[in-house]
Amino acid sequence: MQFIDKTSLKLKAGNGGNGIVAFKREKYNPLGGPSGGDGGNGSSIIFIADTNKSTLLELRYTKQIRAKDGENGKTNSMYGQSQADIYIKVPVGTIIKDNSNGEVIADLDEDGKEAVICKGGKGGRGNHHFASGRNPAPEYAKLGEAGEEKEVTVELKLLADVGLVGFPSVGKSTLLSMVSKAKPEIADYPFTTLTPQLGIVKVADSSFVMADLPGLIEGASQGKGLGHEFLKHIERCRIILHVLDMGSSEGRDPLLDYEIINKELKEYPGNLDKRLQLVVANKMDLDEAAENLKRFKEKYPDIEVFETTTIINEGLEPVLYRLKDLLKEVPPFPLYDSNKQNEKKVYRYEKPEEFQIFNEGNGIFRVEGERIERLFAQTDFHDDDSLLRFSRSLSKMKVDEALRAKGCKNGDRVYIKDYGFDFVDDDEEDDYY
Ligand SMILES: Nc1nc2c(ncn2[C@@H]2O[C@H](COP(=O)(O)OP(=O)(O)OP(=O)(O)O)[C@@H](O)[C@H]2O)c(=O)[nH]1
Ligand SMILES: [Mg+2]
Repeated sequence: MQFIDKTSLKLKAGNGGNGIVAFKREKYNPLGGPSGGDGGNGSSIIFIADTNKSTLLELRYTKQIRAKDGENGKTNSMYGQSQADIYIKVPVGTIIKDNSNGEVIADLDEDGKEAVICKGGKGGRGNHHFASGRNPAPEYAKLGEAGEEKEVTVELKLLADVGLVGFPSVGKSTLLSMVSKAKPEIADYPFTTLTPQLGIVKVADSSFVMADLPGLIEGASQGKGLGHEFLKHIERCRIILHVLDMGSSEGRDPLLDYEIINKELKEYPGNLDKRLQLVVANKMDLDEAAENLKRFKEKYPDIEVFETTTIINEGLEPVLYRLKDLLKEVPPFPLYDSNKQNEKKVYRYEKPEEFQIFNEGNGIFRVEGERIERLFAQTDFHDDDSLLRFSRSLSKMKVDEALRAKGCKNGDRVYIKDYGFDFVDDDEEDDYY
């Protein structure tokens, strides 16, 4: 049994075709002008969110995607053919991480949203571009750029308004089957549900998406019982519907269950315990249910509890109305908590800028690079706005990260050309993305 919602892929975009060196050969003009054509562009690899896709199953069997190279230029100044980009359709809610640093490089959370994951190389220019008065017959042309290459992890997180959470066999799937057209598997053994099932719940004039999730057990936040796999789906639910087996049909105490699940939600990194939660006391048809519920209410007098018997569809309507009303107020959750340090979002394709950092000792660092020096030349250091733009550009180019990596600390002195400034490490406030 595999739980398919995550897969790794090797991607390589097409290389640009080379520009070529060629000269016109005409009958009475053996030394005609340069006529080497440009290389075509290589194909890029683009991921696009598509509502018609619901799993990453197809990608699971594709370990590698290699896009086509652009053709080399031709004689008579003819272009080599550029290649069409490759589009990979994935379900809405897919995120893509760069395996080399764990960065989220795309969050495809809307239908039609796309991201260039590996950029195809540009074709090189043929020698006819390089002719000049001084050199009317240039003997050189440019090579095509290499296509980008990446190893990525493609991950699908469920997008749902309401997520059913609770121990195995408490009746989560039964609940979903009663309130939607979804037909989840229902059985009296634990872990019947292994992959999340979605159902659309219609209430009065509105509707919302409810996710039936696999059951959790004690230790889930440490990975027990596929806990991590299961818990991460809850991250994308706006409201948690916490289902309890009030009838103790498996011999467990629902009050203890309630505490354990909340503890697991709290220990899993994602602030799941802060999510709005409603409690459903299920299996109220069983003998012990009334007594358990009484104890529950005594212990948690402020918690709103809905009594249900899902197998006969009893007590569910008030739950649905309450959810409908709450959903009007609860905002959708951002996929990644911006406070999470190691998951910076980079949505745009950005070519890393070239620069070098020299640690000159005694807390002195020097940054050198063409683009940086150009920016430097354009900056008026007496003008605050201009200075701010300069520092933002440096931050965008990740100069600060690179400095940090070289050991630069708060208060160290950094030089660009002959301009020196103090390094102020404000990583925590970095909000340029
Ligand atoms: N007596 C009684 N049994 C119920 C009720 N709701 C569900 N059940 C039974 O409880 C068992 C488990 O139900 P499921 O809906 O599969 O439970 P689940 O929470 O989805 O379980 P997992 O998928 O394993 O996490 C089934 O045998 C259901 O028929 C109820 O209100 N009363
Ligand atoms: Mg189930």
